[in-house]
Amino acid sequence: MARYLVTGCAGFIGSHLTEKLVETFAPNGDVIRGLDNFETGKRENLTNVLDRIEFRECDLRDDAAVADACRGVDYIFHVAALPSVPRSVKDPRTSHTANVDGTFNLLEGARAAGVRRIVYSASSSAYGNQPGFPRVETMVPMPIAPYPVQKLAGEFYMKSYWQIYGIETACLRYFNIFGPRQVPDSPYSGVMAKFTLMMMRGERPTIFGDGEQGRDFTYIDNAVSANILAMTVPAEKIAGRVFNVACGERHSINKTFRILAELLDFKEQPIYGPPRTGDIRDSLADISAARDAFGYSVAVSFEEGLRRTVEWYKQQYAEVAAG
Ligand code: UD2
Repeated sequence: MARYLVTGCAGFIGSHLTEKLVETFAPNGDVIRGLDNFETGKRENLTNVLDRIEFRECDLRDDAAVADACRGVDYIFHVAALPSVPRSVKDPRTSHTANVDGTFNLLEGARAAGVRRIVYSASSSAYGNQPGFPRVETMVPMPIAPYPVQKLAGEFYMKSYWQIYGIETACLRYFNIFGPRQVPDSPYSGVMAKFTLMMMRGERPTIFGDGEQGRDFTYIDNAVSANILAMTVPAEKIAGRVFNVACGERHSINKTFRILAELLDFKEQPIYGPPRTGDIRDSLADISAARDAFGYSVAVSFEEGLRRTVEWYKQQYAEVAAG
């Protein structure tokens, strides 16, 4: 019997991963433990699994509680973070304590507990405005805003704990993950969720800059499968390494707006505003390292992901959709 711990299990990505783990590993008698402080996660995201996991309400900044949550654990998916580039620009300290101190507390808890492997949710923002596309993991990171610096610090810590303490750590650099459960109504929401809800409400979204900036938008199921694959392959394939998790396609914000508008039958034009401080211009991944190391492939395309996402928001926010 193995015990898995998911940090941030009530969040957008963490809850999807937790559901998949329960479905895949619980039938073998493995135990799934999850922790969340509900700062950005939601209790309702756990509805399908709460009675099948060991849940702890716990903040990563609380080192004693984190150490306790690591006891008896073999494998950790470290998904918890306070995301958003603009949030980190506005309030870098709060993001720092969650993302850097929190990651450090987890590593120390894992070390004390003898945890075998950690798969860490890293961010494509680490590349910054580094010239050259697509992004390959061997490029020198050039983070700009505090958030990418914090996530990158976590990567270096992961690598250190592999080299020094032998914990098998792997870092997955997510490229703009989107899908059901992404929070749509916070000032720090990802663009896809935010635009979807606004258009459902008949509101015109604001595009920051000229809208020709691009992102390698990646549907949630792809991130979940990358996590499970990275956790299950032999250590020599992944330990101490960093992998892009993306689709390998670049889509502009203008194009994304147009597809969403069509799916939602939204007839109005977007508003154009000034570029956002701390933003990078473009993002596009080379995904061959993840493919070669653990057999990653794109299971759900950008277009199919958009359709599934819009369907989910329509169901979930039916009263908004009904006007
Ligand atoms: C970054 C990371 C992403 C993840 C995320 C966590 C990059 C390339 N990606 O996402 O992997 O770590 O941070 O939060 O760094 N936009 C608008 N109008 C809006 C909102 C956004 O035009 O109302 C634009 C925004 O200027 C940007 C794009 O949409 O060009 C994507 O923004 P986002 O906040 O969804 O994600 P991003 O790229 O900061």
